[in-house]
Amino acid sequence: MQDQLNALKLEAEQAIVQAADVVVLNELEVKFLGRKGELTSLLKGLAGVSAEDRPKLGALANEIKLSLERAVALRREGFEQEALSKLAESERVDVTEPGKAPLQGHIHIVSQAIDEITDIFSKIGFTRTRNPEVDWDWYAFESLNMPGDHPARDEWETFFMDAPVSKKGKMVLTPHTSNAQAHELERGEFPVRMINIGKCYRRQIDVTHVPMFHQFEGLCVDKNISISHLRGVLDYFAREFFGPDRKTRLRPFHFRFTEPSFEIDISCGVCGGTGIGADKQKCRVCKRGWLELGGAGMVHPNVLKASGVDPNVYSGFAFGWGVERTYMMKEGMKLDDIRTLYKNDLRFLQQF
Ligand code: FA5
Repeated sequence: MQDQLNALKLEAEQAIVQAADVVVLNELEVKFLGRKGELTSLLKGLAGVSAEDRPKLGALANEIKLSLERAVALRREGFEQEALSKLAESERVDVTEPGKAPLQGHIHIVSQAIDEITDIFSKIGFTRTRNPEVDWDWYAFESLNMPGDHPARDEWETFFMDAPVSKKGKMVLTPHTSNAQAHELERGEFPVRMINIGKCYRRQIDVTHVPMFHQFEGLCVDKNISISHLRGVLDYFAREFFGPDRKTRLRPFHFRFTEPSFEIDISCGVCGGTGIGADKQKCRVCKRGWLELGGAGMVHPNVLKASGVDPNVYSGFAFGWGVERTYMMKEGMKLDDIRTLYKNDLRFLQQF
């Protein structure tokens, strides 16, 4: 029995030293020292040993048990140390390593365009205003000489709010920034020199239309304002924003709230004003060399009257241009689909 005990000790010690990991070590502990382990089953044989040898063998078995328990504890501690040093290595912080720059966003290009437009007009005394983007029918249409059911309203493809009707009519998502005109005029402070920039909504979507877009609305009302002031202001803006080489033209048009009225076109920046695209087909943005950017005209006397302003004393001009279209036509932009501005594709946006 003594030989069996010594052989067991040797075998167990070797196995403990060679254990590959803590899982194997746990298994060995159970195998040799567990309640049903090999040492216990050897000890059951003590009953058959002579009474004289029994204490000696009992003491030997006890000594082997303690020695193996120590060996297991030592090996376990070794594994723990190894795991700790691996962790220390993998989580080591090298303070000399260059840091990772956090992702940085920038102002959206439509907002950049709005800032630039605001700056250009502020240099000639126009103050940026912010008028409601959800407004009453009165401001969006009625005060602008467009009575209810007038067919001219159709062009604005308006979204109406599901809200109670007031004395000023239904509530609408403003289809243009011209609603600002009556808001400014009814304050009765002259001269008015406003540039109102805001969101507009229409039920439209294609290469040159989006359902939510921005316009900038200029309104200048004072004594003795003439059409030459309008031309001067529009030429000044076109030169500042597009540079000296691009051409603009006024085309006679009809708006209910200006008389006379014009549409303003710019020579197309995508096809260089030729009307022919890179694929030798008609330019997909302008189709004819010119792109419409907005409307303009002399404020209609009925608009002045609707806000309590005497048209015999005051006169003025107004214009309303699309911010996105204007930005598309910026020198060098060559953006051939307005919807790209709102796709939130970082590959596009990061270029600006
Ligand atoms: C108007 O909205 C008039 N209120 C402009 C005006 C103001 C005329 C003051 C006279 C005096 P129009 O519907 O043409 O006009 O729109 C003006 C410009 O807004 C267009 O030329 C275009 O640049 C832009 N625009 C209109 N609809 C959209 C749209 N769905 N998506 C993007 N831009 C648009």
